[in-house]
Amino acid sequence: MGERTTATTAPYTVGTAPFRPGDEPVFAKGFTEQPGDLGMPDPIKATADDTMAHAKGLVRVLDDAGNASGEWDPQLDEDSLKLGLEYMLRLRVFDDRMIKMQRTGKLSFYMRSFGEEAVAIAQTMALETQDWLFPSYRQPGAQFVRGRDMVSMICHCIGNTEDNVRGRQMPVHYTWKEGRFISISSPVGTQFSQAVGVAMASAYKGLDEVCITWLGDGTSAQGDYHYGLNFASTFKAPVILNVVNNQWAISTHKNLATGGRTFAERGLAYDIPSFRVDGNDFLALYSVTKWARKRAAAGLGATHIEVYTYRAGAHSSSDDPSAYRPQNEHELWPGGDPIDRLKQHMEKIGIWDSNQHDALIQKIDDEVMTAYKKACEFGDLANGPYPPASTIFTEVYEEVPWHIQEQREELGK
Ligand SMILES: Cc1ncc(C[n+]2csc(CCOP(=O)(O)OP(=O)(O)O)c2C)c(N)n1
Ligand SMILES: [Mg+2]
Repeated sequence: MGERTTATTAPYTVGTAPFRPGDEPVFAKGFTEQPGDLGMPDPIKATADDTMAHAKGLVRVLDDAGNASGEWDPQLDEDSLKLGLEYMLRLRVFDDRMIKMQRTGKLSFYMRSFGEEAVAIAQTMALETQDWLFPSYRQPGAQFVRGRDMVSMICHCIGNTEDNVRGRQMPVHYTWKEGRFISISSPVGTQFSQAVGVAMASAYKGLDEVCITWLGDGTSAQGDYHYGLNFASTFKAPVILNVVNNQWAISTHKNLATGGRTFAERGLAYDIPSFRVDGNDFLALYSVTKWARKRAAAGLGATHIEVYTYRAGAHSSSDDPSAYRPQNEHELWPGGDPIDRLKQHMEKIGIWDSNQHDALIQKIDDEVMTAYKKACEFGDLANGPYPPASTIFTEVYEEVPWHIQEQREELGK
């Protein structure tokens, strides 16, 4: 999987998608990399050089049959495994209901995390509650881990009177101060610079507060990604920098976002320990993130992680992937499904079964529907009530600039 994706001799070619609509996707049956292939370097003593094999290879804990092994096995107890599975199911069921709401005109826009549920959930579970989250739109699941109320999330997506950002953001561009979940920016990638800056401040103040941030394979072409890496490296910022390589940036394949090396390997040039991790393997993600946090908290700076996964759903409710990739590509992708893989493992060690699984899905679905109804009591998309027009002007500037004040007066709000 660490293969180069472009030719290195003339005639030069640029990367492209391996399969297009009408093609039958042919992937290997599973990953060639196996759990146990890569050891765990000491998080305190390791240098970037000690992670070269990890940046090229793939850190895994779960094999294709659901067995956990190797030095990276975090040995999570039964309650943590069940909690992790429940958070992932909550996100999937929530997403499924919300996309149906969008399709029936009850939300204006939506983005699912389908196939990537393990990412923010395992990684946030591996952190401490005082740590700061700088997500992209594909990590809403972190809020479930931090305990955000679902009604509040739906009120935001509707943009009603209880929306905590008063309709100033697009749906799914959550912000949640209490959970240290920083506002999602529509211009992709800006969160990298923000996370590194806050991490530098936290180190300067001597606080035990680590920052984590995520951006996508496509977004790693933005300058913010490289500024972030450079500052994190230079100032030894306590930050965990993730590139979620889900193979696609809307319709652009990841082969067109890098010259050929893995995304993880780029971190080595900045002298930052770098790992490529199986992003559908809950245990591997948890473990690598714990490693990175330990290192950051010890004052040793950043870790760079490529989360290797697959965007199983559409980019957003405005996208139709059948226009640019085979419809069944996600089913054949060798990394499998993160929820199925953790479930399979839990069944294998005798702490879970299909009946419990189905009952939990039903329970969560009832919870989502109850939350949706409750949220609509504060206004629905068709009829409101909505936040007052005056909120265009409030809660953004501490001191309102004169030209904004003038506009407000003109509007009479
Ligand atoms: C600066 C900027 N350029 C372009 C866009 C439009 N846009 C939004 S998401 C996206 C693709 C991002 O893909 P990737 O980084 O791989 O993240 P993924 O959606 O796969 O999680 C683009 C081009 C934007 N929001 N901001
Ligand atoms: Mg992507």
